[in-house]
Amino acid sequence: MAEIKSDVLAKLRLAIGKEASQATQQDWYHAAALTLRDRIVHRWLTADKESYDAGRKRVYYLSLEFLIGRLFTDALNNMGLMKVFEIALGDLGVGLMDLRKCEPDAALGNGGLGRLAACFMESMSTLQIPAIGYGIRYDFGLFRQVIVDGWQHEYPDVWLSFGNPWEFQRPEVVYHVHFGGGVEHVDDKGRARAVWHPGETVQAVAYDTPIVGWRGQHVNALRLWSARSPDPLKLDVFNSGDYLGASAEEARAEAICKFLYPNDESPAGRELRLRQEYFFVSASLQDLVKRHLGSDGQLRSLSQKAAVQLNDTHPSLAVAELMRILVDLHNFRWDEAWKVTVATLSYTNHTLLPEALETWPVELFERLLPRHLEIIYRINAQHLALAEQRAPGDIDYRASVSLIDEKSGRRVRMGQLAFVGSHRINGVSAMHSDLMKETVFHDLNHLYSGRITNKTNGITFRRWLMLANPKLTSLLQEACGDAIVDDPTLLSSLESYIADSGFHQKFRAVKHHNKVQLARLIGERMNVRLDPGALFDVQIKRIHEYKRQLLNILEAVALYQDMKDNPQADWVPRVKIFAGKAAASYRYAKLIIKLINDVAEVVNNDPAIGGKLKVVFMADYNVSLAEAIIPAADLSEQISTAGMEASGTGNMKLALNGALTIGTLDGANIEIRDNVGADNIAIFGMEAGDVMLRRQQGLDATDIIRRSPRLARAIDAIASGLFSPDEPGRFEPIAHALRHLDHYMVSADFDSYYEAQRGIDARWQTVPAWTRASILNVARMAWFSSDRTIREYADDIWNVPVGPVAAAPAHAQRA
Ligand code: 26V
Repeated sequence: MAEIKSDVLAKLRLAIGKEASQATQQDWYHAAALTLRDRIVHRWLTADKESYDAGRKRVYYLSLEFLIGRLFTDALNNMGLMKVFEIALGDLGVGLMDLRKCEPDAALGNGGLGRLAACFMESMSTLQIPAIGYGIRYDFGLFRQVIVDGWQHEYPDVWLSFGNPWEFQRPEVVYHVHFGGGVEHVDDKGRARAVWHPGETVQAVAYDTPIVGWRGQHVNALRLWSARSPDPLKLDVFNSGDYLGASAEEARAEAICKFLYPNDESPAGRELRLRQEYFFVSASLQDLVKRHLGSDGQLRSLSQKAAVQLNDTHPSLAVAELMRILVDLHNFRWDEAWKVTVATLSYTNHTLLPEALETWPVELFERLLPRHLEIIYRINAQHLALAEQRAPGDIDYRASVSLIDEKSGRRVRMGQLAFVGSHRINGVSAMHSDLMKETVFHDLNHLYSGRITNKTNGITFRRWLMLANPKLTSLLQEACGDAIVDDPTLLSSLESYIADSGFHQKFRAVKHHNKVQLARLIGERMNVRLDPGALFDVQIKRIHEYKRQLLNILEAVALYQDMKDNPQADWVPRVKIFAGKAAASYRYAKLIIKLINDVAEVVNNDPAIGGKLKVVFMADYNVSLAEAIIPAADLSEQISTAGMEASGTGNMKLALNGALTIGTLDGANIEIRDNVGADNIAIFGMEAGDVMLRRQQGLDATDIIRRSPRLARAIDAIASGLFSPDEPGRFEPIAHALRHLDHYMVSADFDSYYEAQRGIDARWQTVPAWTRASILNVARMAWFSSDRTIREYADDIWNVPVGPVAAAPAHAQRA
């Protein structure tokens, strides 16, 4: 403790250059973070040396997104240093929790896919799997959302302006990444050889961030690439007076790592995005190939020492790039190279939405990556020959599995490319993996059967339970024993308290405490007063039509109208909390945000309903805000149109923290139901098969609305301008879609949803029944730990051994 105090003070003087008396909170945070980092680095170097000495196989997780959030308390907790730092800092007159807020979120991701990558990194460290996460060090992460007059506005996220104490720049780890130019085919001693003469070169510089596993036993690196030009300033141009032109190349190179693309917007085939993809794939493969050559001296054994996981199709170019490295640069014969490539790579699919599947125009490919296009053509030729063997003469079959989509103006299909180049392809929930086999990858699965496997997502309990909900964690430790933090399956012993009213009371007290905290935060930020005794109903996720925030707000409108009809009835007080960002160009999603805020304005200020219903839209949703909202939730909204949410992971976080789920049979909701029991979750609505059928029949909802006066009235209210008196026609497009173009089944599912919500109200009114269900959710969520998910990847895809979630060595708890 004394050592930590003196180290923090030394950092303040020597690394920050300030006396304690001059230091700002930001300075203290940096000094504390650097003090902690020193302790991490020792573990990191030891872990690294051990894994190299043992020649262990390494996992390389390639992802364009890592939605890390804050690292300070995460690293403190995993290092077992939370308490000592808290005391040491307290002695210095600074509050640990105040410092925590000085850290900006690292928002290098859009949503679930990026957050999954972050949870996986933590679990791989925890399970002592040597791993490196590879991605891009974006100068600006996901935009900052500001709500002005109910509308979303976007501002750049300047997360690096105060520096980043966690990262180590590695100026010596630099790779050249090439673009453009042409390919020459030469005869090299009787063998045809391709030589790529690129037109442009960009440098990739490494930045490493340590990711500490639970109990600090193992540390892995997240290696993010930053782009720069090998020729940053043309002096002759500068001297001639053209100052901008002199650094034009630098600007072009740096554009690659400037910002993160939205993932929930149709990929418009923008060149910069393809440049990002190749940039990070090339740098990462060069890096891992160099490491392998350093230890093994040749590349034939690559798949024995390296498992490369492609997080969605964004790194699919790895298939062509690894082939290029092996064949063009290391003289492999094509077939040998192909074996090594397929044995090394595997691919995770995260969505089946046809508009979300990445494709690139052949013409763009040819201009940017001419050699890769040739390689893809050759892969396709051998692949189509196999298809021809399997189904002779079947042109439709060949067209359906081809890597080139000939129909839509010749485009390269990145999902198909990743599939044929991988030995395992996984979906992210049982239902999603089944649908993969039945829909987009049906024909490929037929050709390469046995490759598709399921790995249901998980979440790290260290962040989403221990850190986010310390009060619940203490109670669970008291009830089930301290070991739950090492082995969440022990949570099942909570079931023995299921009839214990004393425990019920404590459990409710924890939830109440968390709700008071959240109500305070909302009061401070939004000036809305909330009753912590009300049911906190939470929907937090990207704003998207398929996630159906519209269904939720439509139910709020109907409920409001019912309350006004009958204000004396025994209404359950409810707070509907929304948070989430819409892609900047997704106008309809932004209109839904405006609708939520406009409904909030009317409902929250109508004395006629006596404060029984409140609607709150919290701005700028991110990992840290999720950590504040989730522990306070009573109800978790997981209401996507069935068949459209691949898994969901917010659903797991909320249930783990004792929220009951109201949801459709979609994604991991199904497995949550299987685990918590059908009595402890509220399922409603159409199933995936019903949705497919109904879409074939037509999307007009006139008949449905005619049969549901409540739905008709709610839509009428929105259409009439009740919530937008300043612009009565504002929500006409929404009303129209609800009536005539109900692609997402909002109208079709409305009655079922409304009824399920009233079932929730009834259950809430019987306090012991509600508490029981809530406890059972916590007790039965252990399976959704990302440690379990990573074990499955390790066994079935990567073929790497996992360490235990190590019990603490005595020294790990001390400073
Ligand atoms: C992309 C697009 C692009 C076109 C317009 C519609 C649309 C909708 C969604 C997406 C997201 C693609 C990838 C993604 O983020 N998937 C998410 O991955 C999570 C982790 O596996 C999973 O829990 C979510 O269900 C899934 O949506």
